[in-house]
Amino acid sequence: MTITIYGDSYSAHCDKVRFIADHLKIPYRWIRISIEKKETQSPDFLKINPAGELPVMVLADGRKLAQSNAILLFLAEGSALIPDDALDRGLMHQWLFWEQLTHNPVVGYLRFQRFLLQKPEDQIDPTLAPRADRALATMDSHLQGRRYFVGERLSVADIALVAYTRLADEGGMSLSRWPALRAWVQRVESDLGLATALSAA
Ligand SMILES: N[C@@H](CCC(=O)N[C@@H](CS)C(=O)NCC(=O)O)C(=O)O
Repeated sequence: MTITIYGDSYSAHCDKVRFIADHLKIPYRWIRISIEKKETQSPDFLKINPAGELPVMVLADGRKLAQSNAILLFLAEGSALIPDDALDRGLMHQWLFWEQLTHNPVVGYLRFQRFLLQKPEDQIDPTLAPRADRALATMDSHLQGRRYFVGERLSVADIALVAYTRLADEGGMSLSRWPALRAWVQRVESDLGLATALSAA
């Protein structure tokens, strides 16, 4: 049963879905929908996801799933990317919610403003950079003495968090200030078979 993933490499939320499917060797068909060309708001796409957002996954029988982390959890079901221990599973969810509610709205959004929209600094909310620094520092502090976010092995939490974190440099947030975080990005990229997106320290 081949799944279809609607995505755009413009969005690291879409990258995450590709990363996990490739890692788990799950076959899929990738259909590119351009965010830049506003194809996400076209009547045809809104029939697939009325929220007008990528990524969306469609099963062979037509059932659909949106929200990147929900898709990751669905694809990872039954794999080693979901911890066996109940508390570790809780911690994985803790980091997935944190990624959506705290990390992405600052780390992902600052990159969007600076790198993709090329906005001049005086037109960017001045609270974004300190909040992004705080999110990255939180990750670095958690990773002191740890190799992965949960249970000392790669989980869905690492894949969700690495997607925008590895692109932080593009948003002017050099990870050289956070060595444990930087080392973790490279570890997860290597586990996933990705070339590093980090610039030289
Ligand atoms: N919480 C959602 C966020 C999805 C989202 O915001 N997608 C953006 C790209 S990162 C999008 O498709 N935007 C379409 C638009 O702005 O028209 C997820 O994790 O999947």
